[in-house]
Amino acid sequence: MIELPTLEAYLAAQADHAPTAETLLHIARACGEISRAVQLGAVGDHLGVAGVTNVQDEEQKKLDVLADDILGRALGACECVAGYASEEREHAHLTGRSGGVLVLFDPLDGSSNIDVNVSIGTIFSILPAPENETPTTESFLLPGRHQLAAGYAVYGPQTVLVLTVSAEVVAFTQDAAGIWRLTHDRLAVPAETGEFAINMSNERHWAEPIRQYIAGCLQGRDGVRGKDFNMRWVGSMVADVHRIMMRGGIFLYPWDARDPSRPGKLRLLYEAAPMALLIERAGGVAIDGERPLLDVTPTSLHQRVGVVLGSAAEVGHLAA
Ligand code: P6P
Repeated sequence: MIELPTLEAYLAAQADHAPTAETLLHIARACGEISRAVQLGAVGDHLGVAGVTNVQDEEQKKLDVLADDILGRALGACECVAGYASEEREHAHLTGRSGGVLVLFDPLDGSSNIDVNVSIGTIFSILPAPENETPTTESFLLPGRHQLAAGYAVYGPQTVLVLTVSAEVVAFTQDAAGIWRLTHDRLAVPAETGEFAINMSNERHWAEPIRQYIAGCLQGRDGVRGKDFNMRWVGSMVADVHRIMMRGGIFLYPWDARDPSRPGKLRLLYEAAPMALLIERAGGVAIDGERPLLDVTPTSLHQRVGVVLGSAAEVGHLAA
């Protein structure tokens, strides 16, 4: 078996990103620990609810709490981290350090899939911390284009870490010894696709442009698109986005009328912005329905946003 490069070797070569590289190593180790707990499931008494709700007013699963704790401890111990913010926690945690980086994360995305053994994951985003001053909550509210790095771990048939810290998007697969091995050295999202991902049960609540776009996909080769489409919806953004990273596709979680005051379900800082950086650097497109997600300036830590991302030509059909 060939000796694949390790994450440590790959990051060591990113010399101009030293604080980011060091932080990514701490995140990767935490994701390895989370993966082991996810794989144990019921055997480790990790399934079921924790009996508490999070800042999103969602009932937390035991693994949500455990993953959040693992990442919080890992980042608190990293000298390069001036602060971090979790989707699960109302307020940012400041370490008292200045300089270095800020980290945002969704510790366990797709929690509704935990107890039914469907792929879930961890999403993370790394921003520059303000130089020579202690960060505040406002320090986290930077457009996604400011990210120094972003990535996710997907806990599925394989445990895979996908990240970008420079121009390319790379993937590491955890081996039997828990070492992250470079298995994909330049992920690229195909421009064309015949596969869409959306929760169809919300169809009656969508805005008209989304309804027309999906109707065109459903009409298939006899309709306006002149080709047949396939549909997938995992219920874990990490799993749906990973499929798109690997074979193309379009993922949509648009605004809907169930709560008109809410721009979307997904969180800008913890889900949309990191995924948008990965998708764009892999040649895809990521918008909030109108403009690039990476250009959206956050106004609050837990801001929600519409998300349409994936194969460039396909997203173009919707944006047209
Ligand atoms: P729905 C998981 O809760 C999540 O935030 C994303 O990972 C996923 O794509 C979406 O929500 C699923 O939402 O409404 O289909 O359950």
